[in-house]
Amino acid sequence: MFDKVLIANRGEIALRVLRACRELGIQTVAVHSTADADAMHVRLADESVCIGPPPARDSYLNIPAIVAACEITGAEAVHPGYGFLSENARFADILTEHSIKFIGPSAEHIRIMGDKITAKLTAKELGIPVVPGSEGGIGDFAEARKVAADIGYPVIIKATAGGGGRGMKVAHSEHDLEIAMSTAQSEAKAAFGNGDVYIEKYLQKPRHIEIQVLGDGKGRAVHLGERDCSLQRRHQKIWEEAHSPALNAHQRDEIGNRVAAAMAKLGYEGVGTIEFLYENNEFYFIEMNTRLQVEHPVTEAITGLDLVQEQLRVAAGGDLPYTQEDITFSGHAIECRINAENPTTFAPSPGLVNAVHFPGGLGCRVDSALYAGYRIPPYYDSLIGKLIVSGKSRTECMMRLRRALSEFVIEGIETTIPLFQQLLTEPDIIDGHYDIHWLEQYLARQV
Ligand code: MV4
Repeated sequence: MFDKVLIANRGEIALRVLRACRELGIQTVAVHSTADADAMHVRLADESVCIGPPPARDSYLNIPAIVAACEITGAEAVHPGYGFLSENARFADILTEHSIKFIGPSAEHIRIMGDKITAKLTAKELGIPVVPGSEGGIGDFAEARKVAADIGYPVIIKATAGGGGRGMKVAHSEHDLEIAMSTAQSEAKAAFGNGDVYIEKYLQKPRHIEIQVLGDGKGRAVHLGERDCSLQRRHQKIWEEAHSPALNAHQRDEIGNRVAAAMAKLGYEGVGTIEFLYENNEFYFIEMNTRLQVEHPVTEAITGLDLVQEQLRVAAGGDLPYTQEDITFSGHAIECRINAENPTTFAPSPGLVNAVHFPGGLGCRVDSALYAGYRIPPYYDSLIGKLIVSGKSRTECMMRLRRALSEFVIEGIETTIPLFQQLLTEPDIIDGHYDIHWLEQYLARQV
């Protein structure tokens, strides 16, 4: 195992990684911008290094500064958390060149999955079901017209370099197709410097269901079940749960085993998430995330595994100490993302936090780097905490969630907690009847 790990991140995820390291007896190095000198991840780490001014591009994305911080402190490995450099293949390559272990998959696997066309081709080759559409990119409009006529309208044009919903255009008929394609191409070129696009059948009311996997990089992999992340606003998830209210154990085993076999064949190392759209009892691969995700705690709650400790173990060259049969699921878990935002306008609400009290008790976990007297800087993501509740059943979980939300005290800023309290009164949420458009439609009805 490593003796010292550098955590190239901030906020709740830096604390999350720090906790896993400390339990394994690994020394921790925090890095921070000048805006984060008073941040909790800096206080709790064994050592810390300032890596630059507030803008992330000059600090948390500053590769030379992070490599220098490793060299100064003697850190043998870097945990990137999520966001920032976590899916940057060049960063993984540079660390390797400096004999520093990137805690995550190979740069090659990050690259393959970072390009949506190669990701989809790879998934299909590995036996993962994909959305019907073009085999790879589309060259010209004539080809787009032919593919669209084949699969039938509506279709969606997507940018291969896209992500987070950027660079997508829906065409409902051949009449819309030419404009959809040229807009998608020019937007993709402008936003990502890569105008390549592909075409897919547009699924109208799917759920977003993702499978968590863990591989040892040596041909063994297991799946850890699914998470339902359909409740999103502007491609930002706000509520995630495991299991999905839409799946039974047989469906879970079938897609999970397929994905685990694919990742074993790929020789995937570390944790990863295969994202699917799920409609009419069918799964359709859309993309793969090659990092630890924000919502990983709901999987931890139903499996009892510490995903960050598993990452550290396989990164250090360890084997998976279990097979698929050893993975068992128990109960239900829900995560609510607490953002420093106005709960109706979603305007960011940084500033001084005067008072903090978190809920606790059985089946209640709060991952947060907040403390009373902390000033939330305006430069970064507005996520300030995650509430994860678990229970024997979904019903018990929902009752616990209502109770836990009522205990929160966060004074001085606005948070999205009232939104969750409101959602918990909605019959569709109580019954688990929602798709990827439910939340936006609900919010549109509120004004
Ligand atoms: C789709 C789709 C419908 N059909 N692909 C949005 C972001 C990117 N991850 C993929 N996205 C979608 N791809 C096909 N073929 C609808 C979406 C989509 C979406 C997906 C997941 C969660 C929320 C969403 C909100 C709007 C659109």
